[in-house]
Amino acid sequence: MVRAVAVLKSETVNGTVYFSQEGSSPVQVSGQLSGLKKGLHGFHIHEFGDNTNGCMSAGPHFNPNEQDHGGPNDDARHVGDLGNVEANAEGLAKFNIIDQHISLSGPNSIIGRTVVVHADPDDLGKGGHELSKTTGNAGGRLACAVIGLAQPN
Ligand SMILES: [Cu+2]
Ligand SMILES: [Zn+2]
Repeated sequence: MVRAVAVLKSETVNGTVYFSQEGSSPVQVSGQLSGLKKGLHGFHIHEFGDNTNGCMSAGPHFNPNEQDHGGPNDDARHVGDLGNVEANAEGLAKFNIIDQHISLSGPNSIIGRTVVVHADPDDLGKGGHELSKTTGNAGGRLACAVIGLAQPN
């Protein structure tokens, strides 16, 4: 079992995202984020684990296979496209995602990359906006953190 973790902390949004993977099985992504506006918020793995210029230096969505942006259940998507998390009226988003594309080892490994939560919903590539096929038009980067290895157990 490989485990990884990211701790997000910004002026408004705080939370922790846990990743775990047994062998080459799908990755479980779980955790919670607080301080969000009620509703859907784009949730992605971005290419670089570089937060020197805040979340902007994390670069674009992790996309090793040069695909268009899509939704988590699309075959054609960026590896980093985890879709949305949904915040309740108290601004809390709890999530438990099983994802077939990201990995904690090999070419699709997200270790050392950045997880980002956005201000707006990700349209999953289907919004018809000029940004739909690159970012899902998910708006600003509210909070982010580099994904690091955690103790296996
Ligand atoms: Cu993003
Ligand atoms: Zn994407």
